Amino acid sequence: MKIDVLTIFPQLFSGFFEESFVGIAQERGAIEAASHDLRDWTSDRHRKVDDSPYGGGPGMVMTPEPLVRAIESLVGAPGERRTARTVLLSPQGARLDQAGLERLAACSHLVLVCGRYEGVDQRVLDLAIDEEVSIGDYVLSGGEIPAMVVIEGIARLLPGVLGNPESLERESFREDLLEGPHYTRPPVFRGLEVPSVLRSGDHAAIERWRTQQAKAVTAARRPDLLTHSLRVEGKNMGQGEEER
Ligand code: JF5
Repeated sequence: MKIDVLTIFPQLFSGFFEESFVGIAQERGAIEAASHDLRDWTSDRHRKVDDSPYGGGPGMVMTPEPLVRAIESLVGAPGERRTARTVLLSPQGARLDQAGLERLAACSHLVLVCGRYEGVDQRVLDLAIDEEVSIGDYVLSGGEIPAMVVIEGIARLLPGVLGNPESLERESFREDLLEGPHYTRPPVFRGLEVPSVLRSGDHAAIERWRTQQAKAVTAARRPDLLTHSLRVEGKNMGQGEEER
Protein backbone atom coordinates (compact mmCIF):
# COMPACT_ATOMS: atom_id res chain seq x y z
CA MET A 1 0.00 0.00 0.00
CA LYS A 2 1.25 3.44 -0.93
CA ILE A 3 0.65 6.32 1.52
CA ASP A 4 1.42 9.94 0.68
CA VAL A 5 1.01 12.63 3.33
CA LEU A 6 0.61 16.25 2.34
CA THR A 7 1.62 18.68 5.11
CA ILE A 8 3.46 21.90 5.90
CA PHE A 9 5.48 19.88 8.48
CA PRO A 10 6.88 16.93 6.50
CA GLN A 11 9.77 16.46 8.99
CA LEU A 12 7.23 15.46 11.69
CA PHE A 13 6.79 12.17 9.85
CA SER A 14 10.40 11.06 9.34
CA GLY A 15 10.87 9.39 12.75
CA PHE A 16 7.33 8.06 12.72
CA PHE A 17 7.80 6.38 9.32
CA GLU A 18 10.97 4.64 10.49
CA GLU A 19 9.83 3.28 13.88
CA SER A 20 7.11 1.03 15.26
CA PHE A 21 4.64 -0.87 13.10
CA VAL A 22 5.00 1.65 10.35
CA GLY A 23 8.77 1.06 10.16
CA ILE A 24 8.26 -2.72 10.19
CA ALA A 25 5.56 -2.39 7.52
CA GLN A 26 7.96 -0.38 5.35
CA GLU A 27 10.83 -2.85 5.89
CA ARG A 28 8.55 -5.73 4.92
CA GLY A 29 7.33 -3.87 1.82
CA ALA A 30 3.71 -3.74 3.02
CA ILE A 31 3.76 0.07 3.09
CA GLU A 32 5.55 2.67 1.06
CA ALA A 33 5.04 5.93 2.97
CA ALA A 34 6.26 9.43 2.15
CA SER A 35 5.53 12.93 3.42
CA HIS A 36 5.46 15.92 1.09
CA ASP A 37 5.88 19.62 1.82
CA LEU A 38 2.81 21.51 0.64
CA ARG A 39 5.02 24.57 0.10
CA ASP A 40 6.74 22.75 -2.77
CA TRP A 41 3.58 23.44 -4.80
CA THR A 42 3.45 27.18 -4.14
CA SER A 43 4.65 29.58 -6.83
CA ASP A 44 5.14 32.81 -4.90
CA ARG A 45 8.35 34.04 -3.27
CA HIS A 46 6.96 33.58 0.26
CA ARG A 47 5.64 30.03 -0.36
CA LYS A 48 2.30 31.14 1.06
CA VAL A 49 -0.31 28.43 1.82
CA ASP A 50 -2.98 30.45 3.67
CA ASP A 51 -5.03 33.63 3.33
CA SER A 52 -7.72 35.53 5.27
CA PRO A 53 -11.28 34.20 5.12
CA TYR A 54 -13.90 35.69 2.77
CA GLY A 55 -16.72 37.12 4.88
CA GLY A 56 -14.32 38.04 7.63
CA GLY A 57 -13.60 36.35 10.92
CA PRO A 58 -10.52 35.25 12.82
CA GLY A 59 -7.59 33.22 11.61
CA MET A 60 -6.55 32.00 8.19
CA VAL A 61 -7.82 29.53 5.60
CA MET A 62 -5.66 27.17 3.54
CA THR A 63 -5.61 28.48 0.00
CA PRO A 64 -6.76 26.11 -2.78
CA GLU A 65 -4.05 26.46 -5.44
CA PRO A 66 -1.09 24.65 -3.79
CA LEU A 67 -3.34 22.00 -2.18
CA VAL A 68 -5.14 21.07 -5.40
CA ARG A 69 -1.93 21.09 -7.45
CA ALA A 70 -0.19 18.92 -4.86
CA ILE A 71 -3.04 16.42 -4.63
CA GLU A 72 -3.25 16.22 -8.44
CA SER A 73 0.44 15.47 -8.69
CA LEU A 74 0.33 12.87 -5.86
CA VAL A 75 -2.66 10.92 -7.21
CA GLY A 76 -0.72 10.61 -10.45
CA ALA A 77 -1.73 10.49 -14.07
CA PRO A 78 -5.49 10.40 -14.89
CA GLY A 79 -5.24 6.63 -15.43
CA GLU A 80 -3.88 6.13 -11.92
CA ARG A 81 -6.42 8.52 -10.40
CA ARG A 82 -9.02 5.80 -9.85
CA THR A 83 -6.71 3.81 -7.53
CA ALA A 84 -5.84 6.68 -5.16
CA ARG A 85 -8.18 7.69 -2.33
CA THR A 86 -7.76 11.24 -1.02
CA VAL A 87 -8.59 11.81 2.66
CA LEU A 88 -8.68 15.11 4.55
CA LEU A 89 -8.18 14.85 8.31
CA SER A 90 -10.46 17.34 10.06
CA PRO A 91 -12.90 17.65 12.96
CA GLN A 92 -15.73 17.86 10.36
CA GLY A 93 -14.99 14.34 9.08
CA ALA A 94 -16.80 11.07 9.68
CA ARG A 95 -15.59 9.61 12.97
CA LEU A 96 -12.87 6.99 12.51
CA ASP A 97 -13.44 3.54 14.02
CA GLN A 98 -11.94 0.08 13.49
CA ALA A 99 -14.29 -0.63 10.56
CA GLY A 100 -13.15 2.64 8.96
CA LEU A 101 -9.50 1.63 9.38
CA GLU A 102 -10.21 -1.74 7.74
CA ARG A 103 -11.85 0.01 4.80
CA LEU A 104 -8.89 2.41 4.40
CA ALA A 105 -6.41 -0.48 4.77
CA ALA A 106 -7.99 -2.06 1.67
CA CYS A 107 -6.97 0.93 -0.51
CA SER A 108 -3.91 0.54 -2.72
CA HIS A 109 -2.94 4.22 -2.52
CA LEU A 110 -3.94 6.77 0.13
CA VAL A 111 -3.24 10.49 -0.02
CA LEU A 112 -3.68 11.95 3.47
CA VAL A 113 -4.12 15.71 3.49
CA CYS A 114 -3.31 17.54 6.73
CA GLY A 115 -5.37 20.67 7.32
CA ARG A 116 -4.09 23.59 9.41
CA TYR A 117 -5.30 27.00 10.55
CA GLU A 118 -9.10 27.51 10.72
CA GLY A 119 -9.66 25.12 7.82
CA VAL A 120 -9.34 24.41 4.12
CA ASP A 121 -10.98 26.32 1.25
CA GLN A 122 -14.17 24.39 0.38
CA ARG A 123 -13.15 24.12 -3.29
CA VAL A 124 -10.31 21.78 -2.31
CA LEU A 125 -12.92 19.39 -0.89
CA ASP A 126 -15.20 19.85 -3.89
CA LEU A 127 -12.44 19.20 -6.44
CA ALA A 128 -9.90 16.88 -4.88
CA ILE A 129 -11.01 15.18 -1.62
CA ASP A 130 -12.85 11.83 -1.62
CA GLU A 131 -13.63 11.78 2.10
CA GLU A 132 -13.12 13.68 5.35
CA VAL A 133 -12.09 11.72 8.44
CA SER A 134 -12.07 12.81 12.09
CA ILE A 135 -10.26 10.91 14.84
CA GLY A 136 -12.54 12.29 17.56
CA ASP A 137 -14.56 15.18 18.91
CA TYR A 138 -11.78 17.55 19.89
CA VAL A 139 -9.81 20.20 18.04
CA LEU A 140 -6.09 20.03 17.28
CA SER A 141 -4.07 22.66 15.47
CA GLY A 142 -3.36 20.44 12.47
CA GLY A 143 -4.18 17.13 10.79
CA GLU A 144 -0.65 15.71 11.20
CA ILE A 145 -1.28 13.72 14.41
CA PRO A 146 -4.65 12.46 13.08
CA ALA A 147 -2.83 11.31 9.89
CA MET A 148 -0.34 9.38 12.08
CA VAL A 149 -3.25 7.79 13.94
CA VAL A 150 -4.72 6.60 10.63
CA ILE A 151 -1.35 5.28 9.37
CA GLU A 152 -0.56 3.46 12.63
CA GLY A 153 -4.05 1.93 12.66
CA ILE A 154 -3.71 0.75 9.07
CA ALA A 155 -0.14 -0.56 9.34
CA ARG A 156 -0.98 -3.20 11.93
CA LEU A 157 -3.83 -4.51 9.75
CA LEU A 158 -1.70 -5.17 6.68
CA PRO A 159 -0.85 -8.80 6.00
CA GLY A 160 2.70 -9.72 7.03
CA VAL A 161 3.24 -6.73 9.35
CA LEU A 162 2.35 -8.22 12.74
CA GLY A 163 4.57 -11.10 13.79
CA ASN A 164 1.59 -12.92 15.24
CA PRO A 165 -1.63 -12.40 13.21
CA GLU A 166 -3.54 -14.12 16.05
CA SER A 167 -3.09 -11.01 18.20
CA LEU A 168 -5.25 -9.16 15.62
CA GLU A 169 -8.13 -11.55 16.24
CA ARG A 170 -10.15 -11.32 19.39
CA GLU A 171 -12.39 -14.09 20.61
CA SER A 172 -15.54 -13.62 18.53
CA PHE A 173 -17.79 -13.10 21.56
CA ARG A 174 -15.42 -10.45 22.91
CA GLU A 175 -14.72 -8.51 19.72
CA ASP A 176 -17.06 -5.61 20.53
CA LEU A 177 -16.07 -5.35 24.19
CA LEU A 178 -13.22 -3.49 25.84
CA GLU A 179 -10.35 -5.65 27.03
CA GLY A 180 -10.26 -6.66 30.66
CA PRO A 181 -7.09 -6.55 32.78
CA HIS A 182 -3.81 -8.22 31.71
CA TYR A 183 -1.08 -9.65 33.93
CA THR A 184 2.46 -10.93 33.49
CA ARG A 185 5.23 -11.96 35.91
CA PRO A 186 5.84 -11.61 38.83
CA PRO A 187 2.91 -13.43 40.51
CA VAL A 188 2.93 -10.92 43.39
CA PHE A 189 4.01 -7.29 42.85
CA ARG A 190 4.06 -4.91 45.83
CA GLY A 191 1.49 -7.06 47.56
CA LEU A 192 -0.85 -7.23 44.54
CA GLU A 193 -1.54 -10.78 43.37
CA VAL A 194 -2.30 -12.07 39.88
CA PRO A 195 -5.87 -13.50 39.95
CA SER A 196 -5.47 -17.20 40.70
CA VAL A 197 -7.68 -18.32 37.80
CA LEU A 198 -5.04 -17.03 35.33
CA ARG A 199 -2.47 -19.37 36.89
CA SER A 200 -4.84 -22.33 37.24
CA GLY A 201 -4.17 -23.83 33.81
CA ASP A 202 -7.94 -24.25 33.37
CA HIS A 203 -8.33 -22.68 29.91
CA ALA A 204 -12.14 -22.79 29.89
CA ALA A 205 -12.26 -21.06 33.28
CA ILE A 206 -9.74 -18.47 32.06
CA GLU A 207 -11.90 -17.72 28.98
CA ARG A 208 -15.02 -17.35 31.16
CA TRP A 209 -13.17 -15.01 33.53
CA ARG A 210 -11.82 -12.88 30.71
CA THR A 211 -15.26 -12.54 29.11
CA GLN A 212 -16.84 -11.61 32.44
CA GLN A 213 -14.09 -9.02 33.12
CA ALA A 214 -14.47 -7.58 29.60
CA LYS A 215 -18.23 -7.20 30.11
CA ALA A 216 -17.75 -5.53 33.50
CA VAL A 217 -15.20 -3.00 32.16
CA THR A 218 -17.40 -2.26 29.13
CA ALA A 219 -20.55 -1.82 31.25
CA ALA A 220 -18.71 0.58 33.59
CA ARG A 221 -16.89 2.70 31.02
CA ARG A 222 -18.57 2.29 27.63
CA PRO A 223 -22.15 1.09 28.12
CA ASP A 224 -22.89 2.37 24.58
CA LEU A 225 -20.82 -0.53 23.22
CA LEU A 226 -23.00 -3.10 24.99
CA THR A 227 -26.12 -2.59 22.86
CA HIS A 228 -24.22 -4.34 20.06
CA SER A 229 -22.37 -6.91 22.16
CA LEU A 230 -25.69 -8.01 23.72
CA ARG A 231 -26.77 -9.04 20.22
CA VAL A 232 -23.47 -10.88 19.76
CA GLU A 233 -23.91 -12.57 23.13
CA GLY A 234 -27.41 -13.66 22.13
CA LYS A 235 -26.02 -15.14 18.93
CA ASN A 236 -23.47 -17.14 20.92
CA MET A 237 -25.92 -18.46 23.52
CA GLY A 238 -26.23 -22.21 23.54
CA GLN A 239 -22.66 -22.59 22.22
CA GLY A 240 -21.19 -22.83 25.68
CA GLU A 241 -20.45 -19.14 26.04
CA GLU A 242 -23.31 -18.15 28.34
CA GLU A 243 -22.36 -16.40 31.55
CA ARG A 244 -22.12 -18.52 34.69
C1 JF5 B 1 -7.39 20.42 11.79
C2 JF5 B 1 -8.38 22.28 10.02
C3 JF5 B 1 -7.76 20.03 10.50
O1 JF5 B 1 -8.37 18.87 14.82
C4 JF5 B 1 -8.31 18.01 13.97
C5 JF5 B 1 -9.01 16.72 14.12
C6 JF5 B 1 -9.74 16.30 15.22
N1 JF5 B 1 -10.19 15.08 14.95
N2 JF5 B 1 -9.79 14.73 13.78
C7 JF5 B 1 -9.06 15.68 13.22
O2 JF5 B 1 -7.60 18.21 12.82
C8 JF5 B 1 -6.85 19.43 12.74
C9 JF5 B 1 -7.52 21.72 12.18
C10 JF5 B 1 -8.01 22.66 11.31
C11 JF5 B 1 -8.27 20.96 9.62
